[in-house]
Amino acid sequence: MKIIDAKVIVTCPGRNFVTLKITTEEGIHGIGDATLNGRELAVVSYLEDHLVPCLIGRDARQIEDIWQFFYRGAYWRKGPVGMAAIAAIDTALWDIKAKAANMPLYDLLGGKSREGVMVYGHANGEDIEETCDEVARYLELGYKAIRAQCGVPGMPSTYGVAQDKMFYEPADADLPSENIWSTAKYLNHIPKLFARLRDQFGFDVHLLHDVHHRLTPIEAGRLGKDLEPYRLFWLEDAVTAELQEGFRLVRQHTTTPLALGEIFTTIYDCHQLLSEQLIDYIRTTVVHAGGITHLKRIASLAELYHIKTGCHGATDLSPVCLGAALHFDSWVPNFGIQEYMRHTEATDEVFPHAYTFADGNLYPGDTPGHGVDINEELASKYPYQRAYLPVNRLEDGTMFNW
Ligand code: EZ4
Ligand code: CO
Repeated sequence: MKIIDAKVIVTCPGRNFVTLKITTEEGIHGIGDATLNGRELAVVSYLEDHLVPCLIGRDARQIEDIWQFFYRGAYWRKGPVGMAAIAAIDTALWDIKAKAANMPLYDLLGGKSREGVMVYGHANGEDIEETCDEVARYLELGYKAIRAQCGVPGMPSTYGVAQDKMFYEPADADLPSENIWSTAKYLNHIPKLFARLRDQFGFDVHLLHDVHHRLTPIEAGRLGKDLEPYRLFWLEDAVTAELQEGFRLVRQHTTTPLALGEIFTTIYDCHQLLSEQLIDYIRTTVVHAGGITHLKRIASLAELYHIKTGCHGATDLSPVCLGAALHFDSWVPNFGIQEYMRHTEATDEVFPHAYTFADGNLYPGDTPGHGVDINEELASKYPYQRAYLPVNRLEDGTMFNW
C-alpha cells in the first residue's frame, strides 16, 4: 500500500484550517488535521518541506513505524509544530487503514465501548444574567454538560466571552489584540456565577469552567475550594503546567476535579500529573498530541491512575480532528467527556462529515474511516487569512498568560 501523494490544504472558511491528504497507489485517501491556531503556516512548512519528502513511497499500513520514524527520526522532538504534523500523518493513515478494512475507525481500534459520546458546550455571557440565559439555551438544545464562562466586573474583556454565542473564535485579529487581567477580580466573581447557576438550574446538569492558565497553585486551590459546594464536573487549566509538581499544591487544597492538557503535545508533558494522580481528566486530543497512535498511549497510562479523557474540541480543531476524536472517544475505555464547539456552516460544508449531534451526545457515524472528508474545490475558495490569538497583560502592563 504505497503512499504516492501527500498534499497540504490550507483553507479559511471563517477561520484557518490545515489539512493533510494522503493517497495510496490503490487510490484510497485519508485526511488528517494539522491546524495550530495562530501558527498555521509553520506546520504547513514543516510538513511540505521536511516530512512529506520522507513519506512518499512508504507503506501506508505501517502506521507505528512511520510514527516512530518521524518522532525519533527528527532528533528535535516534541513541540506543537512537529507533533501537529506527525498527528496529521497518523490520522490520515488510520483513516486509510480503516477504509481499506471497510470499517469505521472505532471498530479498528477495538470496537465501540458506548453508544454516544457525551459532549459539553460553551455557555458564556458579559455578566451572570447573560451566562444563565445561555446555559438555559444549551439545556434546551439537549446538552447534559455545559461549560460556563462570564465577564468579570472591572475587566473590559476576558477569555471565553464571545460576541457570537454559538461560534466563539478567539483568534480574532491580524495582529494580537490585548486583554487586561486581574486575578483578584476574577477570583471574587466566579464563585458567584456558580452559586447562581446551581440555584437556578439545580444539580442535574454537569457544569464546567475553564481558567485558561491564569492562576498560581495556591490561588487555584482557593478557587477549587470556593467552588466545592457547586460540584463542578471539572475546573480546567487552573495553572500553567510546565511545572507538573505544582499541581500537588492544588490537589492538597481542593476536591474539585481538575482537567488539564489541551496544549500538551506528548505523554512526557503529563506522565507525572498522571502517575501522581494530580488531575482527573486529560485534555490531550488527536491533532496536538501526535495523532491516534500517541493519544492511545496517553489514555492507557491515564487509565492506570483512574484518570479519564476529556479531549479538547474548540473550533480551531477542525472537523477532521473532531471526527477522529469521536471514534477514539467511542472506543476508549476510560472516556470522560468530549468538548464540542460548533463549527460554522461554511466550515461544515468544506468538511463533509458523518458525525451527528443528538440528546447531548455526538455520534461518529458508521462510514469506513473516521468519516470526515474535505471538499477541495470549495476549500480553495477560502484563502488563508493571518489571525492571532490575543495576548494578556496585568493591569500594570506586565505580560501575563492568555
Ligand atoms: O483557547 O483552542 O477549552 N478550550 C480552550 C480553547 C482555546 C483555543 C486556543 O486555540 O481553551 O478555547
Ligand atoms: Co481550555
